[in-house]
Amino acid sequence: MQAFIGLGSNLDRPAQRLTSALQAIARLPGLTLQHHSRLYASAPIGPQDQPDYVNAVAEVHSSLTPHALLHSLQALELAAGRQRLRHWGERTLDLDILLFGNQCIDTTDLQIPHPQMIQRAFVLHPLLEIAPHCHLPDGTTLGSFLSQVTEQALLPLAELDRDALIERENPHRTD
Ligand code: PH2
Ligand code: MG
Ligand code: MG
Repeated sequence: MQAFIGLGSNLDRPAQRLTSALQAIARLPGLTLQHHSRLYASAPIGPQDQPDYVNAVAEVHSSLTPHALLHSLQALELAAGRQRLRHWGERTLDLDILLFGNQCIDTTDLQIPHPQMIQRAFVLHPLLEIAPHCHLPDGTTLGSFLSQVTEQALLPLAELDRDALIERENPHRTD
């Protein structure tokens, strides 16, 4: 089944963290990483006294069920030393299932489509970058929500900037 995963971090070397998370997703049993967007710097939604985020979206093929995928992603969040300090607040690594085929799921621990995805520029832009015709299970195209998020600051990290950021975050790397 085709699924989309939203990645976010605003603590502890976020750009590097997302790059590592993409590699970890690619290695998860039962998942194949098909595409991923560029990394985007985004202003925080929620409390404003927190650092900017780095966000991205990955498209995977999953032979896992949605709940098994959720548990695998939660294991990666924990392995990254996930900190979640407050609701809509800063976090080390956040991995959200955005869409899972055309399924609609509404359980206490998992809601798909992700309930806030259509309100967030940091989800819509990277998602549409890799899947321009993506739509909700009811057929509504995601591009139709873009006009409602134009106020939200979002900036793709250019390759050069990204390298500079990773370098700044990790000045002693040797590769
Ligand atoms: N995640 C949050 C709260 N606010 N803002 C941006 N820009 N990006 C995020 O990923 C984000 C957020 C909590 O999950
Ligand atoms: Mg989230
Ligand atoms: Mg989450």
